[in-house]
Amino acid sequence: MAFYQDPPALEDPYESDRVLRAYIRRVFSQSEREVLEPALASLSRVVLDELDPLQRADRLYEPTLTAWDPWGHRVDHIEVTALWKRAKVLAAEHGLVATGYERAYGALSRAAQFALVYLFAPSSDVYTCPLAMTDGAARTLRSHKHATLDAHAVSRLISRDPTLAWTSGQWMTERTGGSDVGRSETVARRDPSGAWSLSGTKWFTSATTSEMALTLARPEGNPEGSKGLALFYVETRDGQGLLRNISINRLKDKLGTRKVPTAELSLQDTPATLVSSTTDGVRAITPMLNVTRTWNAVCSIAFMRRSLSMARDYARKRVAFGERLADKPLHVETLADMQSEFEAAFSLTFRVCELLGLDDDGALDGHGEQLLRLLTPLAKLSTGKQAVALTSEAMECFGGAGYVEDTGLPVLLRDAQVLPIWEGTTNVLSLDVLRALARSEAHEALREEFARCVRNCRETALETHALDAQRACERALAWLARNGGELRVIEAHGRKLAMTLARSLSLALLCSHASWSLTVEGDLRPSLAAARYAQRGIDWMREGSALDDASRLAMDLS
Ligand code: MFK
Repeated sequence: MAFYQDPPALEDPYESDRVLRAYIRRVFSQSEREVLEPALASLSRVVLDELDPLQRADRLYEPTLTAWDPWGHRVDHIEVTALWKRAKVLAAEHGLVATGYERAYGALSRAAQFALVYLFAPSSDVYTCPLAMTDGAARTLRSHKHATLDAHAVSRLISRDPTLAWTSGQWMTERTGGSDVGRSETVARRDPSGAWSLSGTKWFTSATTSEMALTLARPEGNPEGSKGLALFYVETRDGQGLLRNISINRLKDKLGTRKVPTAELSLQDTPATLVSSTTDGVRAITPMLNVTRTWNAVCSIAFMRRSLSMARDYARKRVAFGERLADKPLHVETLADMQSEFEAAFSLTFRVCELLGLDDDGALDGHGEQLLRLLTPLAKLSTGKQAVALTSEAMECFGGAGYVEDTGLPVLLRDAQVLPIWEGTTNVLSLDVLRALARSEAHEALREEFARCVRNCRETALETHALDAQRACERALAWLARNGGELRVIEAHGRKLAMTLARSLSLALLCSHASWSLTVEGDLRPSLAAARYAQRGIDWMREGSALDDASRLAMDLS
């Protein structure tokens, strides 16, 4: 009989996730777990029984833009995929945004929320994009204490009722760029009645189908640069469901995230509401940036976990050269390396979620706030890179089958590739890390975090790794202090510095968790992950490369 390979199957994402389940047991109280664990199990069943099959059935469909109706009216209608329509309902019902705001788990509400997001993300066809911005918009509007918008919009953004729930866009990027947002060209005009309207082009709007958006524009007469921008709220449609002076020019033809209807928009006297002051719009939108960057990190670890789960299942089934892949030393070595990267990334990401929850509760002191400010870009930039590397490696674990679209595997890599790009590229976030490190409290807060992790290690090997991590961080901070005045040198080393801090802290946090796993639950696996991650290298700082040499090499100058 001819040979047919058993395909990899999706395991129950929650039941099979040792890392998430142990984290929940360590961090949440018994009474909290009695509510949270059934919520996670229930969402996990939805992923397994409904979203995953729908994602496969929907594979070839993409959003479409219809600019005109048959009678010549400009309609600019975007039809999203069947999965996206269902995801909107499920996301509201399962509280993927709401859980962060209902505070049922107190300061751990963000950790609970992001545990749900983490299960949902890989089967959502990146519906996490509008959800991230919805969460970011809710937090931004709350932080500006805008009573009218709070009552009108935030209540909908955080609703569990799918008939009421809204999503939000974040329209920042213009043709001038997605990084240097201060160059935005959109103009804000105020009429004699005091009403604002916006005119300009938004170049990368990923949630055009949302009911509202937060966006930046320059009030007429304001100076150039980011300080001259202001933050505005736009409601996309009027009472008849028509776009409010917004034209959709086209949908982007992207490498991945192809289910996300990313559009180029023109605003022509689009009515808008000023959210805070008429200046400092970039600073005003930063709560949004920090929340979406947290979502980005959570999506990164979710993609890592899904890739690993599929690769592991396949390794049990696939036989080559007389043995299962699961018994082949080199294949096993590869999977173990991937698992160690994932567990370290998980530790850093959920630490950010915990800090965000404490911040929502107003429970962070000055050091805690600086720690959150620093760890958010660190987690985003390091996990984005890990997600691409790991989804690529996972694809290779299937050989040629992993490269074939209808296995459902290539989409993981394509969609992961956006994670280091949007919401701030790796380099832009490395510069953000330097911005956060400009405050000495950030250094102290980081040192306290390492010290806490070292103290938690009750086992010598783990303590040794945590101390190594602490020393790598100290070397990086000492280098920064030594080169304090050399701004271009510091910038050139920004990524290596950020990666060193991210990887060393990930290791320290993983050691701390591993110690708990070992002593409380007798589980050695997190310790093995920590030891392997330490071996893979945490210190990326290499001093001494001259800027002139880099420039000659990079630009191929003689
Ligand atoms: C799966 C989940 C997916 C999520 C989906 C999202 C899809 C959306 C697609 C996109 O739109 S992607 C494009 C997203 N673009 C970005 O994320 C922007 C990237 N660029 C930056 O982050 C730049 O660093 C930044 C625009 C913020 C630089 O702005 P400036 O004004 O040139 O720099 P400046 O003067 O340092 O910062 C202005 C103020 O903001 C300063 O405060 P002060 O006015 O008090 O001095 C900064 O300290 C503050 N600030 C900047 N970044 C901050 C921050 N504060 C807190 N947190 C931060 N991260």
